[in-house]
Amino acid sequence: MTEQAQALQKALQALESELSQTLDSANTIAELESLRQNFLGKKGKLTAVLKGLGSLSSEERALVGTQANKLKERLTASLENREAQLKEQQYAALAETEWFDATVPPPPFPAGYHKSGAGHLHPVTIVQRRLEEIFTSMGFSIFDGPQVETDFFNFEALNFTPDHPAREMQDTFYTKQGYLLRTHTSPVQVRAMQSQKPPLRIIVPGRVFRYEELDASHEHTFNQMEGMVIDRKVSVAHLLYLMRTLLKEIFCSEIEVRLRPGYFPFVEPGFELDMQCLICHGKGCQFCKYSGWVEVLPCGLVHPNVLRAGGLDPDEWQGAAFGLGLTRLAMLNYKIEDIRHLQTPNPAFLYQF
Ligand code: FA5
Repeated sequence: MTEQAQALQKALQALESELSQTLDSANTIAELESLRQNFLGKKGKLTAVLKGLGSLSSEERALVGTQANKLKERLTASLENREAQLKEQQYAALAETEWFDATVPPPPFPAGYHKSGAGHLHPVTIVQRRLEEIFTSMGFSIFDGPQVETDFFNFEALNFTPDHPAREMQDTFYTKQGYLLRTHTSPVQVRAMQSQKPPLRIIVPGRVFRYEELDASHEHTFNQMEGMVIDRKVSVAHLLYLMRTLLKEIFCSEIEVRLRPGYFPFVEPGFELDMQCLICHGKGCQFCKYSGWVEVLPCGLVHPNVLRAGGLDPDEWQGAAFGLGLTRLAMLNYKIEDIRHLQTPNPAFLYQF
């Protein structure tokens, strides 16, 4: 063996003993990592030694190269062992300092907390769950859709052409990649038609977003619940029956409602169903903008273009849909006069429900 090859072998042995001497002095994962870089990194000691391989004959290169690879495996294993040791020590230390006794009873809740002494559902969720019960008892299924939507599902498939003026009524927040935060739960109408075979009976509770001027009844983030029925024969009478049932079940009494024409590109005909303001009983307050009525249930028969976008033949299928303002309904139910209370983390407000 040439002197050069012998020198390389010695250098490899020296590396191994150097690492075994310094390994125990690495007391943290960071120190260990720097040791790994120092020995095995691209600019480390092993790479420096291996540069000498080039000047050896091919037989010697194969021999010393194999030895170097084996050494690398041993060094890696030693570093891994030390890492496992350090982690074990870390966990043992945590177990000493961060333990708690799960059997100790909790301290009493401060005054003003919820009467149950525990967390509870948000008022909008309580109303949502109640509506889900009512609709599932009538054979509806609960559907979900993404809050970050495409222009296609939020607008185009719902018959809003790119320059449709009705887009102005629902301005929203856009991402740099061209997605938007959905402005209503109606996009799920088309998603449901595309993914399920008719007939369909669905509700879609969910969060929606608008670029909105805020006041007592307008938030930028609020909840809606879409309802949709697709069948061979669907009429406005079905729609009215559904909406009356919904309001009667929620409020446990007949509610004063009025129906007036309303325009939405995705229904024909379209209606606005208003209910008498339960906060002022029709007398007028800041919530109903002193009109005595609150817009909660826009609705209509599904437009043929929307059926087509969902892959259905409008000569065969008909649909009815509504878009309930869930947040506003919860407000009427609990007589909450300002929508902005609902998103506050203020316990004094939230623990009332
Ligand atoms: C819609 O969003 C339609 N997608 C509803 C629809 C569905 C019509 C199916 C026909 C068929 P509109 O923009 O009116 O419609 O909103 C529906 C309800 O959401 C309103 O009646 C209101 O109760 C509630 N709402 C609208 N904007 C806000 C807001 N900024 N804050 C709180 N609630 C709101």
